[in-house]
Amino acid sequence: MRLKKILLILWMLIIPLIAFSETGERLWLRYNPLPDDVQARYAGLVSVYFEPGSSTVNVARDELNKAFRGLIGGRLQFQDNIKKSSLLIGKEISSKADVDGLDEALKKCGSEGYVIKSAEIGGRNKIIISANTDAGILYGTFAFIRMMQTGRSPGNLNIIEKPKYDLRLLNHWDNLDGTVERGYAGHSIWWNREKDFDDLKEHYRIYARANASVGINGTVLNNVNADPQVLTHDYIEKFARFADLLRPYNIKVYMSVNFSSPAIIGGLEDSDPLREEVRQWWKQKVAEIYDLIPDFGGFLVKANSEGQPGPQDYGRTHAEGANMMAEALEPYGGIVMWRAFVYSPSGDDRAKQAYNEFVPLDGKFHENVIVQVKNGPVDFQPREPFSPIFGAMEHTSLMIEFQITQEYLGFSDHLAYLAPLQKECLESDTYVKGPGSTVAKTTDGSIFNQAHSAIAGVANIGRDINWTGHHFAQANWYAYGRLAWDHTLAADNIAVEWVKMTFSHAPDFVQPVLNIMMRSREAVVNYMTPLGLHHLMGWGHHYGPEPWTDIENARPDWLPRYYHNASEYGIGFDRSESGSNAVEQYSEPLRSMFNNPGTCPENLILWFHHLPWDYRMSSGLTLWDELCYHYYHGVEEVRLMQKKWDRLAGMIDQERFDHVQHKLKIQAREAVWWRDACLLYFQTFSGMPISYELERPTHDLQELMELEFDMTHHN
Ligand code: GCV
Repeated sequence: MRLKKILLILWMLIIPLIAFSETGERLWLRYNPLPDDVQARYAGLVSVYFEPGSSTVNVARDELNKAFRGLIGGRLQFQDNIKKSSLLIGKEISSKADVDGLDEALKKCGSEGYVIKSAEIGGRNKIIISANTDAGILYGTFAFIRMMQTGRSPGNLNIIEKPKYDLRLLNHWDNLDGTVERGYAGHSIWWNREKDFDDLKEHYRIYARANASVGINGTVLNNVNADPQVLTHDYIEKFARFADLLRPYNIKVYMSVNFSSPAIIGGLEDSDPLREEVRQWWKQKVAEIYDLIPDFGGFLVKANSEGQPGPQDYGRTHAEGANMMAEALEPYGGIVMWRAFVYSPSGDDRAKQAYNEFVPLDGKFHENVIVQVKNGPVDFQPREPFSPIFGAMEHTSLMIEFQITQEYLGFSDHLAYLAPLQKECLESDTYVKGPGSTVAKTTDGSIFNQAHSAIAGVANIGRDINWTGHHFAQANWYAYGRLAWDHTLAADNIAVEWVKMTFSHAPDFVQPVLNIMMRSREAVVNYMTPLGLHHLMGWGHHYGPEPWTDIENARPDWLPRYYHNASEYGIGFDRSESGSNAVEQYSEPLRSMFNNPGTCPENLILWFHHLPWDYRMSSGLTLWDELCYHYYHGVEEVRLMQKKWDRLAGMIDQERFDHVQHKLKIQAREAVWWRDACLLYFQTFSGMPISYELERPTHDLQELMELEFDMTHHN
């Protein structure tokens, strides 16, 4: 009896801990009670007229209900009468109530945008959320919830939103065996699961809600290094199940396909895109897909890239390959996203190759082909200039591909808020049509009349309970979605939204965390690859520093030495006119600016130039000293981030606080590892001392060169 009593007491003590345990699973849709003053602003809005509609409208309605219940503890009272309601939501509001300017506003928000408006109807103040489609209602509702979550006042609203890109996609690099290429948050949420689909539905719904909340409207469910099996009937059925589940959230599914599928799973002699039999095979396959998934989005293709098959295997061009698939998809409204990530080991400077291959094909792609271009000309480095393809293919739909998973920025162990990186690229001026021709504008349809505007982000999502491994990596999923919707949003504003939604509204929490986030990406650049250095990481894992790596018979363009070219003379990749002349691919005045070390931005100087160690930087320091200061600064920045975080103890739940604290310790240690490895190695060439006012390296080069990196901790 006594034992029972003790157990009962223990149970009562444990229950609240379970209830309040913060795993991060709920992402930024936690809906915990808002501060009292914010609650008070929304308390008068519980009476809602929600126009009935499709399953998408039901999703919006349920979400609003859930949000009100959690955020202000109030149950919504759904009314069928506009008069009694203070919040009016639906496509037909303007035909039911006289709302000044609503029709005009709706004309501006396209097929997925929305209007949120304050209005006086019948002498009473009301808020209207309206749109032209159910998708717009969904996004408008989520936007309203975000206003609540971030504490914005619901007075005097006149919001008209229209997404800048039509297609806003996640790319999952998930293999059918459940592993994830460059995934650092556990195995695939989609493939090879032990649990039944039905048992996972709730989990998938969190994914779907999170995406809908930021406007992501498409997802590629498998790796671009595509397994041909994905096109077998079994897998198409699996795709159909996911499509059914995601449809109400306005998310279409897309598939990465292997170019050799006709030969590999279709039993054809080859996969030559100009052979009728092959073309027919794709047409039948596409028909089979649309039979099960009537709103299937289309294909993503990595062809003739890093060993993947492609049209060039048959002497055909990328355009011929892409157009064959486009023809099969066209009758159903499907699209082909054809990646421009191509480079061959024997060719010219790797940074030039994609441009050289794709720009001559401008105008040769069918209308439903979008060429998908990575943000930089090499490969998702902590800093790269923008890819010169942007702006150079006026007659082709181009989409930008960002990497949300941190393949080259410390996996899910390092805190690196990526919105500043993405903004830097989107706002880069290509000058192709004069000043102001930013990468964003060359891809969103505002400069070129391209048939489709689209954007993709390589997902950082896995089976980890918090979805992304690092709690702060959730911010990168969130921010990518927000920028895909509106690339003019500021990185710091997005960060504040996310912090408030995910952690706390307390200003003495929000401000330091914002500060940590906003300096984090530059910190990574500094301790890994400052001043335009790139590709200094280990061969297989891409995690730690290995500027020295030399592997017998390896492709030179997979070795760091190809990029840093360190010698007794100096360091850097000469891409000026006297080198590979990659600068030529940029429009003036960029070409001349990049070409001259005196005018090249210093944060890219070693990307474009090979310079002597004693080259004078604008600071007056030698290049060597400047490099040292940048590496040391990167380390100091992480230490500062640590200090700022530690001060926040007690302000949020212990679980997430400890988790982030632990990750920051790893990051601080590894920043020193990067700094010491790179500087000690480059010092063997420069022969110059690390300025004595700086802390001494804590490692020996030999020790670091012998270090065996264990990937198992980092998956
Ligand atoms: C999916 C880099 C990565 C590869 C990736 C490739 C790509 O090279 O290391 O893992 O493959 O980019 O984007 O296709």
